[in-house]
Amino acid sequence: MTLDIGILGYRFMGKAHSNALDRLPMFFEDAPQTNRDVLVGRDEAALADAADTLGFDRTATDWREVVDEVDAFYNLGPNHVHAEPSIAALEAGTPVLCEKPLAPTLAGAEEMADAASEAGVTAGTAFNYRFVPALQYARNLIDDGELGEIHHFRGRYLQDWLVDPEAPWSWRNDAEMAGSGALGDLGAHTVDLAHFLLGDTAGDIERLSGHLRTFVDERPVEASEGETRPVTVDDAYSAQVEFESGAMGTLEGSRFSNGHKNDHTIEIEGSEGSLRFSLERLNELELKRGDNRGFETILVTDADDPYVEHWWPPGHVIGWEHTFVHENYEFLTAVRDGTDYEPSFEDGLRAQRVLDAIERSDELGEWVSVE
Ligand code: SOE
Repeated sequence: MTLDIGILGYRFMGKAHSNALDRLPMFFEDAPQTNRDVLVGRDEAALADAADTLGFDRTATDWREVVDEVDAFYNLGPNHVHAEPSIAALEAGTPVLCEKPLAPTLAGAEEMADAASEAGVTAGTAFNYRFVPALQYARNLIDDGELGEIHHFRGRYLQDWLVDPEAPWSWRNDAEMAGSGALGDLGAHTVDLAHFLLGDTAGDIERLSGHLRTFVDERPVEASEGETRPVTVDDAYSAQVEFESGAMGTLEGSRFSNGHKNDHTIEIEGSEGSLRFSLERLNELELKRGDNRGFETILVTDADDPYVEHWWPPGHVIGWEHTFVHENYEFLTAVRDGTDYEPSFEDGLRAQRVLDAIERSDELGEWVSVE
């Protein structure tokens, strides 16, 4: 059985997922066979070029024509086009993988999660960092009680591509289209990892105090001399959070962290041990265990580490793109076998509730509960 895939969006994420689909048959023998059937976008010329490069059979400029023709629909468009096409696909009985954050607003994410549960077909939120082998290793350690009772979680996702005030305006700077800025784009990943790593031990994030800031409130429009547009989302956010168990956490995300390119770090401390992870060194995990006086660095590249047997011998490191291969493997396997897939739309909604609470807290200037 070959699954016909339709993908909306052909830029950064379109390429990341197409590359993953291309790698799958070579490295994951038991993955479902796929066919890159149709690429969807609005600009016909750019779309035709992308379809050629990314290996699609055909193109379509209207998602309505394809959502019921494919076996899986990937929604990799900007945040404001997540809800309508994804819901239409689910209503047509087509499984959906949707980029994060699930929607610009909490209400939108709720609608999407409702549509997924009513349709009863596979619906995944594309939190690709769950598929880093070292983070799956970390979760197993935590679930096995190796860190003991969790006291602290610290998650920071830092980038610097907007620190230049002349960096051009894009949909990512617009509240209508993106919902939020660093909060939704980067914070969604950090919140999801907090839930993924600690959900079964410390529980979800339950209450918090959030802070948002926009440093540059107008940006030039590319290729339009002298024209500017307002920035209506945050450039950076931070939050102090409490998990259901009482564990404490701090979260931070910024597009203004000069010198930091894609710097996502997670630190967790428990009664029996601690761990540190950095996305820029994603094959490694730093661990403090037992009576050790400090941290040891382990390489998570052994054959029995998550997903590693599919790649190279121990020490032959993998990278960012591999997270998408693992994600596609799990998603497509669930589609083929009709089994559960996580992170689901419900997980996307779980993260969105926290993002919404951070915005509410910032507006009110006080601690709030996550709804
Ligand atoms: C933003 O710069 C971005 O591309 C995010 O949108 C992705 O989710 C993240 O993985 C990398 O950074």
